[in-house]
Amino acid sequence: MSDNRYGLTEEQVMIKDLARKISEEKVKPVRAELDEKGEFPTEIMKIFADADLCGLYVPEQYGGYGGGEMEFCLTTEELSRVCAGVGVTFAASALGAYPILLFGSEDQKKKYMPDIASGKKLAAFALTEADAGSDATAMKTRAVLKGDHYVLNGTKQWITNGGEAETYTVIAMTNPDKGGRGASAFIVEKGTPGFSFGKKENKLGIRASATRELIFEDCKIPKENLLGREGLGFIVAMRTLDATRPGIAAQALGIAQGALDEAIDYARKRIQFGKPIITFQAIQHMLADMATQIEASRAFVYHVARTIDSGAKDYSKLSAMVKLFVSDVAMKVTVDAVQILGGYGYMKEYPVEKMMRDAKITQIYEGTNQIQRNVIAANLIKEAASKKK
Ligand code: COS
Repeated sequence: MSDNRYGLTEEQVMIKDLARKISEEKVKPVRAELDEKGEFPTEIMKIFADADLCGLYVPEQYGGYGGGEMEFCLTTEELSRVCAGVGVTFAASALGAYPILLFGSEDQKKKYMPDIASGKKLAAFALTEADAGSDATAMKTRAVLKGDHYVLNGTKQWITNGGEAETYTVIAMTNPDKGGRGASAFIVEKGTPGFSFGKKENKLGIRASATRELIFEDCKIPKENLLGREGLGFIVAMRTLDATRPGIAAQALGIAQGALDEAIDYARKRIQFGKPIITFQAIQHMLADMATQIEASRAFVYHVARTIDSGAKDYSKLSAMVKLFVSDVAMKVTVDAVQILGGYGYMKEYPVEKMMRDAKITQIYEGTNQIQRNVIAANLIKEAASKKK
C-alpha cells in the first residue's frame, strides 16, 4: 500500500498502487531498452488499457471511470517515477482528449471518448508549428469551409503520440486576419485522406514517446468535426492546457521521486573512505533538500488537482504555477541525483542520467517556464485590477 499521508481516498490509493505495480513490473525491466532504441511502448499501453487506467478522468457516461484531475495526476506520477517517456505517452492522450471533453458536443463525446477511455485508441493534441511555439497565435495551418467540410492545409510540429494516436485535436486558422480569435479546433481522424506524418524526432529524453509532424494537404474533414464554434480554437487550446499542465507537474514529480529513490539506494550501498556515502553530511544535506522539494511539490500537485476537481472555474494561474515549480524541482533533483552517483550516475547502467534527460522537457513543453511566468503575472495583474474596482 502507498504511504497515505495525503488525504487520498481509498480508491485513489488503490489506483496509485496499481499504477506503481504495473510500472515496477512491466515498465522498469524495459525502460532502458525503450530509451536506447527510441521505441514506442505499444505493449505497455495495452497493459494500461487492460488495467482500465486510460479513462480515469473521463466521466462514466463516456466510458470512463468518472474520476478527475487527481486520478490523472496520481497515475502520471507513478508511471513517470519509473519512465517519463511512458508517462507522457499516457498523459498526451488525455491532452488530446480534453478539448473534446471540455468543448465537444454530446455527439462528439459519445463518438470519440469511449475508445480513448478504454485505451483502444490514443489521442493527441496539435497546436505547435515550426514558427508558432510560445507565440501560439502565429500558427499558419489553415482550415477553409467548403460546403459540408473543412479543408486543412499546414504542418504541425513536435506532436506527442503523432503517428500512434487515432484521434487528433488540431488547432487551425479559419480567419487569419483575426489572430487568436480567428483560430478553430477540429477533431481529425488518422487515415483521413490528405493527413500524413513527417519524420519521427530523435530526442534528448522521453525517448520512448513518439514525437512527429502532422502534415495536412487538402485534408477534407466533415464540418461536424469542428469543436465548439469557429473562432473558439485558441480558447479551446488555452483551457485544455490549464487542465493538463498539472499533469506535466505530476510527471516532473514522478521523475524527481524516482531520482531520489535511486540516489538514496545508491548512497546506502556505495562505500568510500570505508563507509557508505550516506553517512557523510555532504550527501545527507543534498538528500534532505531533494526530499523537501519533492514533498512540497507533491502537496502542490495534489492541491491543484483537488482545486480543479472541486469545480473551480478559473485555475489558469495555479496550473501555470505548479507546472513551473515542480518542473524546476525535477531538473534540480535529477542533476543532484547524478552528482550523488558521481561517475556511475553519468553512465547508462544507472537510470539517473535518463531521469535527468527526461526532466528537461518538463520545463519546456505545454508552455515553457518563461511562458508560465507570463501567465501567472497576467493573472496577478488581472486580479489586482478587479480588486481595485
Ligand atoms: N483561458 C481562456 N482564455 C484565455 C486563456 C485561458 N487560460 N489564456 C488566454 N486566453 C485568451 C485571452 O483572454 C485572449 O482573448 P481575447 O483575444 O479575446 O482578448 C486570447 O486568449 C489571447 O491571449 P493573450 O493576449 O494572452 O495571448 P498572447 O498572444 O499574448 O499569447 C499565450 C500568450 C497565451 C499564447 C502564451 O502565453 C502561451 O500560453 N504560449 C504557450 C503555448 C503553449 O503552451 N504551447 C505548447 C503547446 S502543447 S505542447
